Amino acid sequence: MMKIKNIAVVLFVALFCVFGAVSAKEAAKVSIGGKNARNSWDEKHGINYEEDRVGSCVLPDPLVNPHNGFRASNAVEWIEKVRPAVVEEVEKLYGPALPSPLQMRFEVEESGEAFSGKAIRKQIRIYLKGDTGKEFSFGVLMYAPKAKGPVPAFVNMNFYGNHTVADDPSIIVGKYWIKDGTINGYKVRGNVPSAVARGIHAFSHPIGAILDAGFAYLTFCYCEAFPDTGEAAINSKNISAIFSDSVYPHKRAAISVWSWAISRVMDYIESQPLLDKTRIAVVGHSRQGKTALLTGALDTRFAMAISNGSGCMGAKLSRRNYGENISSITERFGYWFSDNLKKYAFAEGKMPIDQHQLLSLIAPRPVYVESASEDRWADPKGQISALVAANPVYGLFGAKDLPTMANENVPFCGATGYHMREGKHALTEEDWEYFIKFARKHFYDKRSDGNRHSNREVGSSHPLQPCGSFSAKQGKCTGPLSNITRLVID
Ligand code: GTR
Repeated sequence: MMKIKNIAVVLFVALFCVFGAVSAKEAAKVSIGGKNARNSWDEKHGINYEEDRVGSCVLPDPLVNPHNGFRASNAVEWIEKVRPAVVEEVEKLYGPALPSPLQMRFEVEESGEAFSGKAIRKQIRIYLKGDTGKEFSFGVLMYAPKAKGPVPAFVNMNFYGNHTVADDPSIIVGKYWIKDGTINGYKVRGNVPSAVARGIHAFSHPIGAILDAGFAYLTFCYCEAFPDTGEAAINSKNISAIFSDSVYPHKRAAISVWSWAISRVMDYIESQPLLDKTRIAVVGHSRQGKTALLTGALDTRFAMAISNGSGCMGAKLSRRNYGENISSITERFGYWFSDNLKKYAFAEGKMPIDQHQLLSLIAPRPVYVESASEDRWADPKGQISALVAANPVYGLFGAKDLPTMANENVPFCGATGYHMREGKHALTEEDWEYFIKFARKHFYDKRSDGNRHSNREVGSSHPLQPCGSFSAKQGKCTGPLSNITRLVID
């Protein structure tokens, strides 16, 4: 019996790995001066862009507990005996989840009609206090369609300030440090939000189309929660400073702090009758895509997670030696992660989990992964491979419409979803068309009784909604959600 299991595991991994004999370190050597190396950074970190040098990799079985080798044969076993160990390993890489705030209040700073009267706009400031007594706040911009019942929503952070996501003169221009950059030829300089930049990033936030599809949209600038620099991590000049070291004796890693801030937006959503807290999708691009996946994995209140070009330590398999790797990301962006991640530079094969297991933590809730054809740094093949490698966990919950590697270039919209867009690393309106289709499928089309019903209730037979104890045998939710929710977010 044992032997049969082992064979199954080997077959499982063989699907996702190109077998060869070149490790990342060897690839670094062979690439010097060759067509593989773009520059000295790539050379130093052994960045590989050739499929025939991807090398061998063996993926951990996502049904197996990484600590004790127990293999789940149904959804309940996986939830109870595998999931907690994977969560533990995830927290070793990104940093442990921060505690809940001791005090929190929401203040509406502005509200009005928007988008030619078809929506309402609210600007909310979330104030937070922890044990230090220091107060910290960040500003959330919300648009919601005027609708009879509560509506589903997307939560997506932004890079350059709320005022950059729409050409709406009422959006408050915040006062906080932002990262310089260039969007569509517009140069953000001086590290401060400026009114001149109003609407410059609207192409990544097509709010009109989102509202028309029946969704609300909530966004905040990630740098207001944690300025995207190593300095902000060292000096705790970020939202996590509301906690003392005795309450949170860990490094304040940026991705986990951004994720924590997104969870506070969910706290706000839960207080809003016009939003349906059971149909909230967390979305993110690139570093924010990594954050969206972590949030979907750890905060089970989110009913869906969508990753756009999240790449290394997002949806890309770390063991696939292609594009950005652990050596490179920890040298340039070590402050995004736990220091523990560094030890896997050139040793990805030793990681107790790989990124398909991060995706699997979102099961049975739908997860969506986007790649762009020219985004080699994020490794499109490594991203779809991770999604496909998460299939067995979705399968335990009864999902049948799951992607295969044949979906590399054929968009897939099933229990999970994937598309590869032609072009570069970006979040575009075209990507949003796919996300909206996927979210409508799960949040609207599958409902027989309008948009007010929550599939979280005991007795629900919907296999892909959050559920405390899902009976694979009975094909329905047999216990309340509270077990699993508490386990992960407290
Ligand atoms: C890159 C980084 C990627 C990705 C990207 C982004 O420089 O190496 O992991 O996150 O930034 O966030 O734009």
